[in-house]
Amino acid sequence: MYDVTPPPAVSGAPSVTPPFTVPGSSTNFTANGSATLSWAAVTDPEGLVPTYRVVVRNASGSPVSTNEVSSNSVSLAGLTSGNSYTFTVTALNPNDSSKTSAVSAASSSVVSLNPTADDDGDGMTNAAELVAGTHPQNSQDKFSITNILRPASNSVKIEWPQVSGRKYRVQASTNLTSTNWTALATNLSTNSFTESSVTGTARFYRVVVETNSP
Ligand SMILES: [Ca+2]
Ligand SMILES: [Ca+2]
Repeated sequence: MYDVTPPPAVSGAPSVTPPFTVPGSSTNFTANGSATLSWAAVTDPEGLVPTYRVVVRNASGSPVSTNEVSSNSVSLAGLTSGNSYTFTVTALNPNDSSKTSAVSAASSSVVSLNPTADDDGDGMTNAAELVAGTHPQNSQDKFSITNILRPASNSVKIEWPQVSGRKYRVQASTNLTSTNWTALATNLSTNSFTESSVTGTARFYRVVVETNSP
């Protein structure tokens, strides 16, 4: 005897785990066309283990593709650059997929970015902005050295805008044509670095976001 009643609805909206979020923004971003969703598993009163239909919706809420999965999470790929998406989940009776729950609330939106484009024209590619944790669609938000100070005659202090969760590497070189940058400090969770015992030689500095940090 099969249970052929509709399962209860998924509670709440599915949560999105794209590769990147920007602090202070509710929008999620992806630069590789993929996003991972998860949601609260449905508990059916008759003990049925539901399957789930995940619908990918465009910015106006219209369905653009559908996935059916047996667990309460899924990784989606193929999100087209330049488009914004939300996702909903419906629980299905695996014995009769016409017996469905109500549709869940929609997830927060995911903007799929072209990784090599610079949407806001601030000189950083979309992919680089996501690594740095800066907003890829706000030209005022970018990663750069904001101050070079001389706290003492033999020291140099470099400042940059720190983003939560990111770690930084400070490098120096005696010329800009060299590819040989020397690391002065790595894995910094700060917004500045001071080099002491600086000698009289001209020196260039740069700050790099550690690629394993977001
Ligand atoms: Ca940019
Ligand atoms: Ca930006």
